Amino acid sequence: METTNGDLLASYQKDGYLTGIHIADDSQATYFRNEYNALENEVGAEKCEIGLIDWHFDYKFIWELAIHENIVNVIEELIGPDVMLLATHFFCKYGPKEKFVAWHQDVTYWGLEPPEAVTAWYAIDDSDTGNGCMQVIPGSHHKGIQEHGKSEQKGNLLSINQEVSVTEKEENTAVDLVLKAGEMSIHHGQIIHGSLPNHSKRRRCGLTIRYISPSVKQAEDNSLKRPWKPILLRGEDRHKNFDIVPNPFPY
Ligand SMILES: O=C(O)CCC(=O)C(=O)O
Repeated sequence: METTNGDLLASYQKDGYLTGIHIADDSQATYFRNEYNALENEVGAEKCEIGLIDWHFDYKFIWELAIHENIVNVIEELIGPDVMLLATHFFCKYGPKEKFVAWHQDVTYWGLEPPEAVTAWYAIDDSDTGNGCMQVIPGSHHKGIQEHGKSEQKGNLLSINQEVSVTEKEENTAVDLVLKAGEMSIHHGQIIHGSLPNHSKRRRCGLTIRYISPSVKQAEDNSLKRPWKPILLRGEDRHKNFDIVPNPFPY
């Protein structure tokens, strides 16, 4: 993506997403994929689908991605100099299968006040329409928090089977976030997004990395009933809304 910083922010505010941002060169992207492959060998593919939440506390390569300069530089452009890492979560779809991610907004069930967060989606594998890349409905974040129901379609990977209803007209505006391994997209916490099944034989693995400003607090439980454990990555925490969590890999 060839844009100046001001353009990035303007585009993010208008559309609620950015895509095609180069993060890692081939050798670094291969390093991250190899590390992920080793983790997958260790814990099994089923666990990897959506079961790897906040493993940045234990696996250095996940931490390295969460603090990656090229990623956090963009986040800083979007939310300002004070940046906290909120969470990490792999979304890995093995094909061919009917597993999908229903249309939803991220922050609806996160218990954050204000309900604001930004996600970097880092492509471990190439991600395209053949293996079920992420899709967003541009501008849908302007509508604010929306009520979600339950998906009636089998195979929704979301934690509580949530789904927000989307009109056919809105769905027709959806954009495919096609990424090469080593690239990332960014999405706003209130944008409606999801992904279709992976009908290919290729794996489609992405690491979502969630960031907040320290001014955000946890007002309610999240859907997993787990307190967030954010870590200050840049700037200052003038709000002290969370207990201090140390950097898991100090060096
Ligand atoms: O990776 C996907 O297909 C969906 C990711 C997602 O829903 C999210 O970032 O919340």
